[in-house]
Amino acid sequence: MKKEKILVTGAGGQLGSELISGLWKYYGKENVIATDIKEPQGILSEGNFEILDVLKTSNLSALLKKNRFTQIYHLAAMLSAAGEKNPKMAWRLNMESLINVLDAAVEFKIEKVYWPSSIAVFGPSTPKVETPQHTIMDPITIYGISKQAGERWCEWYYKNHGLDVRSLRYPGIIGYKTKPGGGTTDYAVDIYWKALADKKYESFLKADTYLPMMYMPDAVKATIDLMECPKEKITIRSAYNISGMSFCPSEIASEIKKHISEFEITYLPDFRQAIADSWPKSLDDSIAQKDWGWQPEYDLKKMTNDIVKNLSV
Ligand code: AKB
Repeated sequence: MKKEKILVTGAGGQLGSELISGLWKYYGKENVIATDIKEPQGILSEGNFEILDVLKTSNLSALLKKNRFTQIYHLAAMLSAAGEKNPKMAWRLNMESLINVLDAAVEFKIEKVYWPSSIAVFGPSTPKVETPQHTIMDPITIYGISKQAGERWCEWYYKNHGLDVRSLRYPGIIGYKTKPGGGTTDYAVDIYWKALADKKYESFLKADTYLPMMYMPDAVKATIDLMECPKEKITIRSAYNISGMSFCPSEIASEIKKHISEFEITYLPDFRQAIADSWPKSLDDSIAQKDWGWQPEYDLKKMTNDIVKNLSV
C-alpha cells in the first residue's frame, strides 16, 4: 500500500476523536497528525498531535511545509444549534477555514482532501422522504448555509484546480466514546448516557421527529471507503448523500427500554425542533452505493445493543 501522510484538523471533535483511531489502523499511527485548537484529550494524546488554529493561514502553511502530507481531513466546524447562537463565528470558522485548507492544498500539492458536509444543506422545501442527491436546497441554519456553500467551493476547486476533494453529507452521527457539541441530532447520543445514569431523559425534539442517523463505526468506514475509492469512480464532487438508519425519539426510547425497563422519556421541544423539522427524514444514497459500494452495517437495534453493552461496563 502507498505510504500516506495525513493531517486532521478539528480532531478533538466528536467525529475526529473516533476517525483518528480508524486512520491509525488503516494508515499507521506514525503517519497521522491530529490537530485542534484545544489541548488533546483522551485517545488523541496517544498519537502525534499539534495545536492548530486553522483560521491562521501562516500556522497551517508552517505545518504543511514541515511535513509532506498526502491527505488532509478538514473537520473543524461549528454545528447547527451552536451556530444559531453565534452565527458570525460559525460562518467564519466553517467558511474561512475551508477556503484556507483548499488554497493550502493546491499550493502544497496535497493529493486528497476530505471535508464533511451534512443533511443540514437541505431545508423546508426539500422532499423529506428518500431525499434525492440533487434536489431543492434551502437551508435555514448558518451551519447548513455554510455547508451548502462549502459544497459549491469544493466542486469549484475540483473543476478549476483539479483538487481531489471528497465529501459526505453526514446524517446525525451517534457515538458513545465522546460527546458531541452543539448539534440538533445530539439528543440521540445524550439519551444513552442519561438512560444509563438517571433512567430518564427529557428530549428537546418531539416524539415523532424522524431524522436520518448513523452509528459512528459506519461513519468512520464510509469516510475511509470514500477516500480510498479510485478517483475515476467519484462522480459527485459536492458531497454524497449517505444513509444509515432513520428513527424518532419515541423509537430510540422503546429500543433502550428493551435493555433498561425503568427508562422513561419526556418531551420538551425547544428551538432545535424547527431545525429538525427542516431536515429530511430519510435519504436516497443510491449514488454512493453505485460509485463506491456504500452499505451501512448498523440499524437502531444493533447500535443500541452495542452502545448499552459498552457504556454498561
Ligand atoms: C447537527 O445536528 O448539527 C449535526 C449534523 C446533522 O450535521 N449532527
